[in-house]
Amino acid sequence: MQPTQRRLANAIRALAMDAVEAANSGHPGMPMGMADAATALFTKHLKFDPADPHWPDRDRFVLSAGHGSMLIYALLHLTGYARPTIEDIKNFRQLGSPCAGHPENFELAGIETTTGPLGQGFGAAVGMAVAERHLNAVYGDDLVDHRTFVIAGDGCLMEGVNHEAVGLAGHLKLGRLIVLWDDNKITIDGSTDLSRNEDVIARFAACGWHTTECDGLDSGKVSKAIDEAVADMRPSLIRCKTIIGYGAPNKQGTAATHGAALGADEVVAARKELGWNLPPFEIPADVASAWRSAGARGAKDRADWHRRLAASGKQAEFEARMAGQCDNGWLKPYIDQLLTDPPKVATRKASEMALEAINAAIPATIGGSADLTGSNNTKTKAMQPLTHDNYGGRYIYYGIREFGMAAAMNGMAQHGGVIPYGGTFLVFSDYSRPAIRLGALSGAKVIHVMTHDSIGLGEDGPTHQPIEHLQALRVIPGLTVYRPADAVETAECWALALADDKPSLLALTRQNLRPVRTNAAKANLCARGAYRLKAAEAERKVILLATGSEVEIALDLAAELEAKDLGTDVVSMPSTELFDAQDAAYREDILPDVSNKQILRVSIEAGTTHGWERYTGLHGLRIGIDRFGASAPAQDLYKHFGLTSEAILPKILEKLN
Ligand SMILES: Cc1ncc(C[n+]2csc(CCOP(=O)(O)OP(=O)(O)O)c2C)c(N)n1
Ligand SMILES: [Mg+2]
Repeated sequence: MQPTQRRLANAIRALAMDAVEAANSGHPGMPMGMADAATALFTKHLKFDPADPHWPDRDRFVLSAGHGSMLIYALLHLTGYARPTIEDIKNFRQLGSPCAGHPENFELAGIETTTGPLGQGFGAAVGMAVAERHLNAVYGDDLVDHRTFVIAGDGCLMEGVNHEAVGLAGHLKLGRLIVLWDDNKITIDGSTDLSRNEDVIARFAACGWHTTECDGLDSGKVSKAIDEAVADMRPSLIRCKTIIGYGAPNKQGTAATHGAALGADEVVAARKELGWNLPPFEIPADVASAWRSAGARGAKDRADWHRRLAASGKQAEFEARMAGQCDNGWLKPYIDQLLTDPPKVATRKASEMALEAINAAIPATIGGSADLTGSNNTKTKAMQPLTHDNYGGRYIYYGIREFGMAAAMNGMAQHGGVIPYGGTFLVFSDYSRPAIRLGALSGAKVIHVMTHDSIGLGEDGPTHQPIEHLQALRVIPGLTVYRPADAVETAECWALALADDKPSLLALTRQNLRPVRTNAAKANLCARGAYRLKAAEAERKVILLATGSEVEIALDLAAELEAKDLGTDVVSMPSTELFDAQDAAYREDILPDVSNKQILRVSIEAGTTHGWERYTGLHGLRIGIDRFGASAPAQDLYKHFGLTSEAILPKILEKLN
């Protein structure tokens, strides 16, 4: 006899209890409450094949409520993924186990995106659903025809980012996005009555979503609700009414099951309640085999899909695109052409010029902006908007949703087949920072285009002028920040960002800049992070280190210093991270022995000086702005804040004496 759906779900409950008990840490409540709903999804609806976890036309599943990580570990194990093994699960939350506290996409195949910071999985899922529709428009139903399923909790639906994600998904009519809401009325502090009284269903409906509700503890009813959601053309929210910690007789329905082990006595009581008379981590044969067959459901679909791919005549192109391969053949001809008449443009404009070449050469790019298209210069001429009636478009009007945009771009990148880039003002990187960080942690190839990168934006004043932002972004591991100095550097930085498999951020000016790279170079000079733009003519006494718009100031200063017989190098440093990654010999060549007081190192960047000691040494000079900016024309502000060669020269001379 086939085990019931409830018995299959109880295997999830048992594994969740046992793993959290063994680790003495973790969240048993959510997996126990959503076990029946997840069983419905994974045994009847989700299209996947554990034998080929990366099959491009699989459905995507995102556990936005990442604290319930044991739910996905149990599902992957039971349905037959190679990992996690039962040993991995026994080592839940221990060093070296892929079963980390929260699901990590780089630890286990089957985890599509890293979750844990509530709401961001939901945001990423919106991006996956966008990528699916776009690729469907490009390659057709035969090759791209799948859905994105999400499990979200009360927390995910309270976080502000979900408002942005819900609005965007409703607007784009992402009918293949289906969210199961774990409506258990509990969060960490206790009842949701403590902090929420909104009508969640009405909110989603108002944003153009289809909504339905069901008993989340009845797998059959969840299944019916999923069928209804699949049939509806709109994105769907399924309100699954559940009980947190279901099965633990004395603790279920309370926050006590949320974030701590149930305790030995309660686990015994729960086993009795659930009729699960087995030692920890043991799965009965009938249950194991039923779960395995559920996991094997997708094998035929996958085989059929591979046959269609082979017959499509597009196999090589499709595979290269899904692998994220990116041809930088546009770069050399573009730079050659720039050098025929180096333009005096803002780097945001230079970025747009580079994008004209990039978007023509690389069909995978999908641009966008959080309502600053004309300022971020992110839309190139041939780009059509990506809309609900033209998913084939390549430009997304994200609206004023910086966080939602960044989270969605992570999901687009992790879906694969598209390379998202999106713009806002650098100062508003604070609004998207949580998603920039999560994208860096999880290796999402996203390019953040951040313009208006200093006081140089002028009249909008201190609310809009970044000060601490560049350094605050550089310290995020796994993110490469670029601040190019002119059109040539901007193109080089774009090429580096496109060639990387991790996220990048381009900080670009509003104001026009003088070209500093006017001669052809043999290689991409920005690739080393910092390079000698001008070498000392007289005996070297000074090294000027500058980024972006301040490189031209450094060149002016160098001319004045050389006139005084003080040999001066100018080092352009578009990326501190890439410079740090160079070998010791190269770093030593550019910045010889930092303790050598014979040579004065001076950093110039129109932002915080914090952190520049790393390159100037404590005895060096750091020119920057350690306070908020002001509202005035850019030229006046550069004077006011002492960022001119006239103001800096005396400081250098004083230091040298
Ligand atoms: C952005 C963010 N803030 C706070 C937390 C800490 N946290 C983890 S779970 C949780 C409660 C979530 O409640 P709910 O989504 O209802 O989950 P349930 O308790 O029902 O499992 C909180 C506050 C987090 N993970 N992410
Ligand atoms: Mg809850």
